[in-house]
Amino acid sequence: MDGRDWKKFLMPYEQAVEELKVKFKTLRGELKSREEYSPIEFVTGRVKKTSSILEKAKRLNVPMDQLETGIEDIAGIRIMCQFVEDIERLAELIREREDMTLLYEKDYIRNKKPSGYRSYHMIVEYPVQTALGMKRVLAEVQIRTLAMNFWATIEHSLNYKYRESLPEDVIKRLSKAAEAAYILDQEMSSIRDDIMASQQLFEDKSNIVTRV
Ligand code: 0O2
Repeated sequence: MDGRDWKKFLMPYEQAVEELKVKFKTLRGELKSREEYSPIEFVTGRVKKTSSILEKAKRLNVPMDQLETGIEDIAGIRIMCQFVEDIERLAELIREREDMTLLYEKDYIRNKKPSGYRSYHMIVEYPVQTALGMKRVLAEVQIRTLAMNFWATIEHSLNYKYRESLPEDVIKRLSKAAEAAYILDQEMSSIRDDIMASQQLFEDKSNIVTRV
């Protein structure tokens, strides 16, 4: 494909990423005003770089005329949550949506990657309305906590910087750091549960006092 063709090829993916970012940001706003709490902390999105698409196609043996089905994360949306429990709540909201079709899910939280990477991935098919008519594109929605994102962002940039040839001891330390991030997530959830339990106790007590 020449440069001009790549631009055209990526257009529906650009559109999908822009639309999906708006939709998930709107969902955040709506949940905040309805329930005062949203499982979405913030949303980002990107279209995969041409060089990364080519690298992945080569690694997975995807022929050039099958990129649309063979590479599922050309359009990528990332949704950050405060707590691990928010991830399942959000996944459920995505499963129920009628503007995208869920194809399958990859649970890298229960089954972390060998690197230590944790995230919940949902592969969806999303219809974009183009000047040439409707086109369904695949998009990967990655859902993760702030701590998982903190780890993945730094690990990704270190790997990129060192071209995926990090020394063995660094790989081990990164994997340990991923565990520390996960323990932090669990501690934050536990602190939140304790706060909510004491708040409930306080509310129950003040209800009794008011009734008396
Ligand atoms: P980008 O944004 O294109 O630069 P793969 O990991 O690709 O061999 P698979 O099953 O295709 O295997 O993975 P999947 O579910 O498509 O996930 C790929 C994306 O998940 C990656 O995209 C990262 O965003 C994220 N990811 C997966 N494993 C790791 C990891 O070990 N560390 C970090 N930091 N991120 C990971 P790209 O292509 O790397 O990113």
